[in-house]
Amino acid sequence: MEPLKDPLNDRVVSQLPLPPQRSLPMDMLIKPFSNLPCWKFLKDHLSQEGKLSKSSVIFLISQARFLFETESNIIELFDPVVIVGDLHGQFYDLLKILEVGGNPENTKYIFLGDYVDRGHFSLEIILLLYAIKINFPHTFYLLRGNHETRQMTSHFNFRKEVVYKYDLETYEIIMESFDAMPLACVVNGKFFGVHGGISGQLGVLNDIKNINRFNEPPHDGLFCDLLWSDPVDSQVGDLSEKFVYNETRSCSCVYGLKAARSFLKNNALTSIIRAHEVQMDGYKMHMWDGVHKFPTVLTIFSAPNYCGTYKNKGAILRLEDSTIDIKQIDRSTEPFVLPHQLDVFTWSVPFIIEKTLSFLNTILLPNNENEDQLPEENELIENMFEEMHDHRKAVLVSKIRSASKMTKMVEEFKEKHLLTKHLRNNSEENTGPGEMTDEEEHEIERSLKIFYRRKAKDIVNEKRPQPK
Ligand SMILES: [Mn+2]
Repeated sequence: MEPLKDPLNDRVVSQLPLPPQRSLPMDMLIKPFSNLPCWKFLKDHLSQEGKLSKSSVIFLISQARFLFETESNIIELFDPVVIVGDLHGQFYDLLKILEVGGNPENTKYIFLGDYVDRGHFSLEIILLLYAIKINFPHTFYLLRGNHETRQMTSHFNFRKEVVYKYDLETYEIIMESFDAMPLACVVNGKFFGVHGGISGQLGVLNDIKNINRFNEPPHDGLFCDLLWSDPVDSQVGDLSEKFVYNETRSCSCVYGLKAARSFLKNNALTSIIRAHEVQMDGYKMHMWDGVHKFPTVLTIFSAPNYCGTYKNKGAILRLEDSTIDIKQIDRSTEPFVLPHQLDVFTWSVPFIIEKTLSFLNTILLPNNENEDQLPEENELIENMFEEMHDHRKAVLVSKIRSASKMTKMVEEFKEKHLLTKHLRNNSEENTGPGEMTDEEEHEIERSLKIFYRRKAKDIVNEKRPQPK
């Protein structure tokens, strides 16, 4: 599609590509003589910040939902396959993942959920992944994560994003598509893939097949645990009991070696591959059964520099002949977005008010500092006051008071919204690998510190919000 026209060539940042001129209509989205979306064209369109017509959006969502509905609760597949963890609205990193992982035309993919929330481009992720799913329904799979729910998307920012970009109806239709997503997968009959992990209520894989998944996930039980549970954070997977309550999440459980071992044994499986927790390197091998054995649990997290502040790598995992190959990804640059989807005019209003008020103050308030320099002016004002009627004098004084009150109010408003602070957080970028200098080593140490500090600060966001 033609880019927006710029006849005066007066853009402030001229090196940025111009976004497409119009929303993508259905007849441009669908390949001729088929009912399939042209996903490559869509990918380019979305990466240039293009929009879609609402009918195109509804088409993609309903087609994908229809495909999810035909799938079983557990997807069974064979390697080679690329496994992808949390993406959290980082669309420009998804583009990199598809580049590094391989063309979906001839590469099998399975995504472990958490496509949305936190980042600014969750809707773009959903639309592109759905378009690819529609083209390759039997080699491209999407599992449900704990964020693919009404509760989480309302608590975080995906609902706001969809309402801002489209409307509430579109949001509702997306939620219905989330309800239809499958819950788990088994690769080669050996590797169990899921977003969170196992459960005290999971004996055999058939227990998962018996779940009625077409719902908002409940607050406890097997369905909840598959999306929410975590492995214990320990070198050897020791835990007082098989499963303990998950304090960090305010729901579900933590599992250790005992629980994982008996689940794997009962189902003749080798390993649990899951996502759900940010990792400094983008992945973590939980070697509970010893360093020479296959990891009991493997965490894969694919959103690099998570939330723009964690400084972590993203990673994807390739399973081939039952061996693991991990590829790491650095953060890609993405278009700048103001906090809370503010447009630039709304964002700048407080600054304009502030400036206007400071002019007003300068005009209205007698300035003490300038008293010596401009005696004739002050004298003039004093004379004016004297000459004024009492009533008019009172009016002027009250105007001066209101102006200074408003100045104070605007200052408080700005403090409260911390708009400038938010902006500073958005400009972090990772650099590529190379030879390590002392400086770089210090940088890594610093990054690690930042990662753990950031993780500790963000821990409240890992909790499940309590039902109202
Ligand atoms: Mn998660």
